Amino acid sequence: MKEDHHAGDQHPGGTEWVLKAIPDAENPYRLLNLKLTPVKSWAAGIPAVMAAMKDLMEEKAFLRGNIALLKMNQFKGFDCPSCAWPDPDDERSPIAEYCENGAKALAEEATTKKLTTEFFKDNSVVDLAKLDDYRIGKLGRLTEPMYLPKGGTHYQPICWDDAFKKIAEHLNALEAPDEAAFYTSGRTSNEASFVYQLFAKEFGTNNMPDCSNMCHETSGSALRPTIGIGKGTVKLEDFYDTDVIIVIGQNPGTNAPRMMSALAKGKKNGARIIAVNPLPEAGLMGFRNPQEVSGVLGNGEKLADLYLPVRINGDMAFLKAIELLLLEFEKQSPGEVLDHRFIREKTVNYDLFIEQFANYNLDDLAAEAGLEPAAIYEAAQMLAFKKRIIVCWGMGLTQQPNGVDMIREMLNILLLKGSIGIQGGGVCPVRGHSNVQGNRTMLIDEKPTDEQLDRLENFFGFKVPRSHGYDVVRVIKAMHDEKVKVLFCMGGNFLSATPDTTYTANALRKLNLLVCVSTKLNRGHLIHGKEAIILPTYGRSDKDIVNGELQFVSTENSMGVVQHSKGVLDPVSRNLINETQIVCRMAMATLGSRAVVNWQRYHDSYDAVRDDIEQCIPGFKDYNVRVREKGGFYLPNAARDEQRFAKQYGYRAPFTLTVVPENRLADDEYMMATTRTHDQFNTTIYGLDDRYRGIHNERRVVFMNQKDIDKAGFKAGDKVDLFNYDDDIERIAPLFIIVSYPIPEKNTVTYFPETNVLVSVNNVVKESNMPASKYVKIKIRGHDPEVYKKIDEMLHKGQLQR
Ligand SMILES: Nc1nc2c(c(=O)[nH]1)N[C@H]1C(S)=C(S)[C@@H](COP(=O)(O)OP(=O)(O)OC[C@H]3O[C@@H](n4cnc5c(=O)[nH]c(N)nc54)[C@H](O)[C@@H]3O)O[C@H]1N2
Ligand SMILES: Nc1nc2c(c(=O)[nH]1)N[C@H]1C(S)=C(S)[C@@H](COP(=O)(O)OP(=O)(O)OC[C@H]3O[C@@H](n4cnc5c(=O)[nH]c(N)nc54)[C@H](O)[C@@H]3O)O[C@H]1N2
Ligand code: SF4
Ligand SMILES: [Mo]
Repeated sequence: MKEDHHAGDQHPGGTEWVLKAIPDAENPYRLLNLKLTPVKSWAAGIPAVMAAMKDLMEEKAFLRGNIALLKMNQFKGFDCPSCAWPDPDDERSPIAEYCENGAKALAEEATTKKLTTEFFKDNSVVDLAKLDDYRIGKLGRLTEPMYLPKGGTHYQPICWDDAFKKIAEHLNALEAPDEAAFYTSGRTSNEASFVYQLFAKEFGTNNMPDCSNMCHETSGSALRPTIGIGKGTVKLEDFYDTDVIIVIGQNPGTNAPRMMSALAKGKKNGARIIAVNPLPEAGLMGFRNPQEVSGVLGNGEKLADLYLPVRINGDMAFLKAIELLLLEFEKQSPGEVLDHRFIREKTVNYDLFIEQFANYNLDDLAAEAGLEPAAIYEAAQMLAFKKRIIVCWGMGLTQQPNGVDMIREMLNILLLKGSIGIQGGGVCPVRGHSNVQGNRTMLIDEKPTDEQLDRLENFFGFKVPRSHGYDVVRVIKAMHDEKVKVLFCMGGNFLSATPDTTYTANALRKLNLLVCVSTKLNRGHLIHGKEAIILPTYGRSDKDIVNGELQFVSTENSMGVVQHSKGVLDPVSRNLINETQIVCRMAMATLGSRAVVNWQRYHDSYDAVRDDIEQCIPGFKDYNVRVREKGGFYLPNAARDEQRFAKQYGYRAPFTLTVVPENRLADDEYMMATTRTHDQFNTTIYGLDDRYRGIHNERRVVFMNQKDIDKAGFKAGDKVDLFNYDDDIERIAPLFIIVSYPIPEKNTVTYFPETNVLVSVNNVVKESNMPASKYVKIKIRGHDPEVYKKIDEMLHKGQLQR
């Protein structure tokens, strides 16, 4: 930090403060020492075990971490804080029910490095803001509440009572409750989520933007009106006994590594796998299970039987082509390809749906998808005479402008085949954060239904707000317009995770108060409102002790299983309290005698929270009993269990009519998808490698097809600047290195969050209003040091302060 000192602190509004929005603004985007190795065709194996252990060593948590790992994902242990992939229902390995990235997430949380009062005294906010997410994350755990006063340059300690008093003063000074917003990142437990949303509603607002608004909102928007539930319909065991698994727009080897075990097991039992992805991701191609001798010594297992290198956003054309072929095959073998009985009894709009195919032909669709017609034909053949089909997807689809339609198109295929609500068949949106699905079940949602609100109102007896609140994109604009003046963040890294970094930074600066409940410091704390508060809290692996007793919380995984989670590590500081207590104390301080809810009761007992969840949310009968049972319990899912779909269609599922988008790019334009490396959890950067893709020691890279590199007159290794011109505004991400990569022509990939600065806040997914972070039009020019001056000038002119 100290060595990065450049300018002194300036008053808010000065250039320096604006520049802070961009990592390393002052120390111009230092490049490290990029090393390239061949792209891997298999994932995991021994290198994965080594990488996990290295992280534990670096975090000075080797012993502590290894002891905790023995408890991770075990029946009596804690739920992995990383992704939402489920644990086996029955047997669990007693020694290792986790993967490399679960271990890295734990290392990050179990670190013994701490941020003390002295640290904040020595380092001003401006100095800290010059660090990137990687270096900030490595500083250690937060240990006490910190406060940044108006005009202040340094965070200073504040006691819990005073912190809640300040928050209450700000909230109560607002002209209307809707001038506050309450963000959630998906690690928050069911119990904390329930009290959090309840507080927002008792305070009077539905402004609950959450990370789902950037993640699987698109899936919910697609599924709720069609199958009647915004969640997946398969269980882990369905993977073990199925015919075909399609993995589209998702990178399991990095983002849900234990999914590879499920894919491998399904394959052993006869399933075939189709992978659809612009990048040949290692975790789609092969798997070396480090827990099996063959995975350590042998070549491991091949995963994808068919890999389709679709062009970015070419998926819709691909899906239509599959349907076109299935209808052809059905003509040739009537009754053998489509499930007419299912179509008749369980769906609507079939006739309308098939009419459109008169207008399509395979060659055009294949060209639009960027695939060989023969390859699509092979995929259609693999599906034609099979019924048990699982479709898994991730951000590759949800972050596309037509993501909602594409998910409905995949559903159309399953409806044709009667492959939903059957053993071994159905939809599987692979969720991101470990409890993001539970957050939604607990009503963290900016658009709760009347039915949900009625239940709360009847039980608690206060008038709940009915109008829908702001989602992430809308809250950024509302802050910009000064319609939202207090932002409270339950976890997450709002600044780095959201699009249009400079615009968002300017929005955050207009706040009266920013409050962040966090385990670690991040850039989201450093671009702040007039005042700011950081409240430290326990991580998933920490012991949570209330009234002298070790507590557990509960979470819901990607497949709708609710289970308990009990931390095992001694917290890094005695001055931490849990998220539920933070909400309850904020509620008591803010609402005082206005409160109808008995907040003290929730503050003292998770059982009390669970008892009331049971009364307000369907599926939680005997919550306190069942959550204590081995492996927890499944939530009801009528689409999965009874083939009961959308109510408005008489519990049937509609076929949806969609269109194939035209993706035209100018000669000097490329389509960019922003994605994760193998060494990060969202904005938490564990390290600077992306091992499977052969990238080492650098994050500022742009993957390009060699033909595009040649055509543009570049060479691999050239330094370039990236530009976006949406809304007629120039957005610049300076200094990237070109890497020649097996990627479709005109497509590029970069890493998030470095390139979020290029994603317009108006570039959103239709219907779900999510940032379309995998559909960003960019231009690429040779790096010109003058570009920094240009950024600076633009900021001076206020061009980016739209
Ligand atoms: N270790 C680790 N685990 C994580 C996370 C993490 O950051 N690190 N994040 C968690 C979270 S919150 C989430 S949401 C999930 C995210 O997990 P994923 O959904 O796997 O997310 P990404 O890595 O962003 O990208 C997914 C894939 O989409 C592909 N893709 C890009 N554009 C297209 C397209 O147009 N079509 C197709 N078919 N594919 C495309 C990319 O090549 C990439 O392989 O992972 C969760 N788990
Ligand atoms: N360009 C681009 N942007 C993206 C994406 C993309 O693919 N491309 N992906 C999007 C997706 S899918 C998501 S989900 C979002 C993620 O957005 P967020 O959820 O906002 O971001 P995270 O990086 O997961 O949040 C990390 C921070 O959470 C805090 N934290 C960690 N554990 C805990 C805990 O137990 N309790 C509390 N209170 N705090 C904790 C730590 O302080 C840490 O710094 O980003 C989105 N942004
Ligand atoms: S697959 Fe996901 S939940 Fe399971 S151990 Fe790995 S990171 Fe954790
Ligand atoms: Mo996510």
